[in-house]
Amino acid sequence: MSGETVLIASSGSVTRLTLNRPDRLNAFTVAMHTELRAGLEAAAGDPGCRVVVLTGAGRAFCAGQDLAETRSEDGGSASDNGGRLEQWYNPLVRLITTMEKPVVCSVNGIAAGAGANIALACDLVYAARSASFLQAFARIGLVPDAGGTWNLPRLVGPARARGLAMLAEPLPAEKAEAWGLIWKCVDDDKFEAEVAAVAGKLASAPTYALALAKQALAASSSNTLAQQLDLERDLQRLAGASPDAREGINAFLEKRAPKYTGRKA
Ligand code: T3D
Repeated sequence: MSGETVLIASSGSVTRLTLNRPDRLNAFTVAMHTELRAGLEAAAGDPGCRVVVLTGAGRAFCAGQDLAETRSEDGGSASDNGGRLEQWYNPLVRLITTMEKPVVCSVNGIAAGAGANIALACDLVYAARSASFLQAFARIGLVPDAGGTWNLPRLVGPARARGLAMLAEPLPAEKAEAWGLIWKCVDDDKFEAEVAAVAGKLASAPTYALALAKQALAASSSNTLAQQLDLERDLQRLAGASPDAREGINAFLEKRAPKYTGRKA
């Protein structure tokens, strides 16, 4: 159900969550965190939802933490930024990265601060050509958070991660794609349609297998090859026992298009 700060819309098996504080460039407040978490948890638990799309209303994707709310919460005293991460941002990143369905981030405009890093926590990041990514933290004396210090070096390498974190300059979407920070940069006039098409494609994919692939890829960064081979064996056993694997093989042999359900059993 939509709230004031996050709009929720379902179409077929796609759930679209839109950050909706356009006059503040969709900066995060406690209210927006609360609604986003509820929307993501509902989508995670809804068997009818097979893909989540996260986007922003207006000209920005998200400008990170609402700094006006930070100041009014802290009332001029030293800020407990770590407390806000513990309570809101870290659970949000965990929710997105462990959700057993693909999460597509549709970066419609600037993604700054935690807004950029929440986008990077998603499985597939599409950005409009006019969008950009800004590790804004150094501009205000903070450290990249919301998983940024983990994702950035893995996605673009340590040298570029340091440049992004320390110089806090906007990285245009086209360069973000060229650097491997995101999956795809799309011309603005084709952006909405392309994101809708990929969401539709994922919604009819074997989404249980995609969830297992997501789990395996996430585990790879801390596993040895030996551990990863064991994990692949275990996950392939689960995937292979699913109705979608049977359907995929039957459809291939019968030379027809497969009809996947995303069901585990
Ligand atoms: O403490 C903790 O909670 C720890 C967690 C931290 C996580 C973080 O995300 S820290 C980083 C916070 N974000 C930023 O530092 C980015 C701040 N915003 C900007 O630097 C710029 O707005 C942008 C570069 C993103 C866009 O610039 P521009 O020129 O296109 O737009 P603008 O004019 O700056 O913004 C439009 C309005 O949105 C403006 O309000 P106004 O003048 O029209 O009344 C601006 O103040 C407001 N706005 C933008 N970002 C935020 C914001 N208001 C509150 N918080 C924001 N983050």
